[in-house]
Formats: sequence, structure tokens, C-alpha cells
Amino acid sequence: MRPVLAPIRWAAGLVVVCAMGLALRATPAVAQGFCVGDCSDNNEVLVNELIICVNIALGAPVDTCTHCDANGDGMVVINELIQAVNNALSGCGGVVTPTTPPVGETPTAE
Ligand SMILES: [Ca+2]
Ligand SMILES: [Ca+2]
Repeated sequence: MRPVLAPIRWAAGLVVVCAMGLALRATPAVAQGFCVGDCSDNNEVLVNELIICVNIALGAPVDTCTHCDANGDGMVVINELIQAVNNALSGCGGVVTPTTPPVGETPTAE
């Protein structure tokens, strides 16, 4: 990959994640006793923490911020990025177990 493409790839990924977070805006999600995406453990998710999570999803080491990895499987995938974005938008106040909608149902906004 040419170096000039890396920032474009990163920005495109962040835009996609933010758009999905807005589309699926839901109750704040806290899994495993921590707020997903809250790398600094201060009960809020900031843009720099979302960037860290996106970077982990793109291949950075997960130990950069283990709070991006909601299920502790050593990877950060799209649903975890969405949780982090939702927590950034709505706060870390709720205690909700991540769920997957039943087959045939689509997530609803609010
Ligand atoms: Ca934080
Ligand atoms: Ca994970």
C-alpha cells in the first residue's frame, strides 16, 4: 500500500463507522464491566479513542486499547466499533449486553 493511501483508508473507515453508529443509534453499551471504546477508563468515549479502535480493527495491536475489544477475543470488529461510536454519542451510562438481532429482524433507530 502506498503511504498516501493510509490516511484516506483510515478516514473512510472512520466515516463508515460513524455513519453506522448514527444509523443504529441505540442504548449505550457496556460489556464485560467496561465502556466499549473508553480507552482512558474515564467513562466517556472521545474521538481519539474511536480512532484507536479503528486502528486496532485495521491491524494495530489490540493491547493498544483493550476496551475496544468488547468480547475479549483479541480482535476489534464492526459491531464493537459501532458500540464504541454509540458510547461516544450517547455516553457510557447504560449497562447493556451486546446483542445480535434475531434473523429476519433489522435494528431500529431509537
Ligand atoms: Ca475515555
Ligand atoms: Ca472482539
